Amino acid sequence: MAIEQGRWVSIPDGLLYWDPNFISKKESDQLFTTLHQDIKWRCDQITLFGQRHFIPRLQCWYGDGPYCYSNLTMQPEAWLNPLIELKSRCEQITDSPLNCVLANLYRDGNDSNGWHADNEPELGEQPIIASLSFGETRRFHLKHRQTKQKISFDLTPGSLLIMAGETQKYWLHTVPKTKKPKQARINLTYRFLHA
Ligand SMILES: O=C(O)CCC(=O)C(=O)O
Ligand SMILES: [Mn+2]
Repeated sequence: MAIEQGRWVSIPDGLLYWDPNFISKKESDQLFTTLHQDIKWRCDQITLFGQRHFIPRLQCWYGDGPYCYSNLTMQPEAWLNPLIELKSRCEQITDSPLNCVLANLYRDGNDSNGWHADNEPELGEQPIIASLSFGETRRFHLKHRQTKQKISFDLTPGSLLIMAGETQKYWLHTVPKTKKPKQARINLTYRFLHA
């Protein structure tokens, strides 16, 4: 499937926006350094089948209240200026408000994010997830729950990928582990959480 840069594109049962050049190389390098330093990265644990596991990446949550997923409740940190600025740049594309962001730090190729959908009830019927990438490029896959169709992206630094419409209902997404040597990658996923 051809995805044109800087355009909304309908996929079966979903809607995406992809702009690999949303933020310039120079600015995204600076943002990587700032975010890497200033975000209070934490290694959270989740409980799966009664066992505690560290999640395979570092995270930090910014929003008006706590965020709960997979048995994990994250308390919000105070907003940082660059995160507020990037939020409004994403809102110019989504044309609807975003009010929180989950920051992810993938330290190396061993860090990952398993198959999931961002479909917590507080995100509403048609969640808009605006995802910015900085630092190392990582592969990102979407898979249709029924047809198993796959759509893949290289999430390069400065890229913006938005998932909207029914994407969270019909598709799963992942950032898999890789054996290729990888430096750190920061991902910001802006969302709108209903109170
Ligand atoms: O790192 C990414 O690109 C995806 C992150 C993600 O899916 C999430 O935090 O829900
Ligand atoms: Mn996600």
